Amino acid sequence: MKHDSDNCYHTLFKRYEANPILSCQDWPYPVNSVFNPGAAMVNGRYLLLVRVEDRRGFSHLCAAQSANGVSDWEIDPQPTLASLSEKYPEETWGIEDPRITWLEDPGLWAIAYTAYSKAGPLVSLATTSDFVSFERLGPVMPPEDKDAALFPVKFKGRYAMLHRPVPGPSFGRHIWISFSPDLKHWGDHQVLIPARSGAWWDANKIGLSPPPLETSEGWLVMYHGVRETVGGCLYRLGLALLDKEDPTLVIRRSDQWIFGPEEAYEKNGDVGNVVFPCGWILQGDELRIYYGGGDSCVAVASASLRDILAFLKD
Ligand code: BMA
Repeated sequence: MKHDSDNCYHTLFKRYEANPILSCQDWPYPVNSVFNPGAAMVNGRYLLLVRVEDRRGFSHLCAAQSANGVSDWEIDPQPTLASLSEKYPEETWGIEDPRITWLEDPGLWAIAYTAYSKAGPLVSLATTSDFVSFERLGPVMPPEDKDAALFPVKFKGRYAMLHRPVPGPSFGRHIWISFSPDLKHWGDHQVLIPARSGAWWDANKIGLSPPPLETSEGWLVMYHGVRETVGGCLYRLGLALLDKEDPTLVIRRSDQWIFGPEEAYEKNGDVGNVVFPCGWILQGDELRIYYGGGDSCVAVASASLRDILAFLKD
């Protein structure tokens, strides 16, 4: 495959030329940074549920909506979903990194997010029909666990979730899959995509990026791999495909990362060298990822789904 003139590799995802599309200057109230948005199409409009960090260092979620998904954002004038630490002590230090899934049964949006408890980050779930009022299901995975998202459908009558527990310093941080009859009680936990080891770009620590996406070839999974270097961490993105009927089967996995920090707004920021998508939107053949750049802004890039599936089949 011929590579791009300004790049050493062919790139599947092309950045939007006016990136970043959202930053703290756009916010209707004072904030430190806006990043790592979940994404959904709601009533024909693009909705981003953006992670917003205040100057205490605590995060909440705020909805931004737009007709074209790149400009003219209408941002909620106050936090859309903020921590409720009196009732939900696991949210004491904020809530982060939402992944949004439309659940066919019961016909609601489900949001998997990181609740930052005093005992460490954990996975919590909430549902909504309108992104105005939310029903919390509370914590569903104990700490440390994050990078979680639900599948939109049930498998043999059970919900399924991908997530990334941290078992301890010597066992690797892998993507796991778990199942539940009711969204509240989870079991049958198993490692699904292991972090690789040694020199690999995705050695030792990986985590899910947006929620799994149903395609003609199976469930498309995008994940981040964290390369630890003497200069700090590098967050890059890779792809995998899961069997459509049985998502415990990994049928493809890219050897190479397919997207990584290159632009100034990805290399610099509160945490430089980070690209971190929590949402994607498929329209026809165009797949857009919405991602945080350097833990400071929101950016978008798009690819052809056909090209992605052809790349994975190679
Ligand atoms: C991860 C998450 C993300 C963040 C990334 C880089 O552990 O906390 O929210 O973007 O680190 O700082």
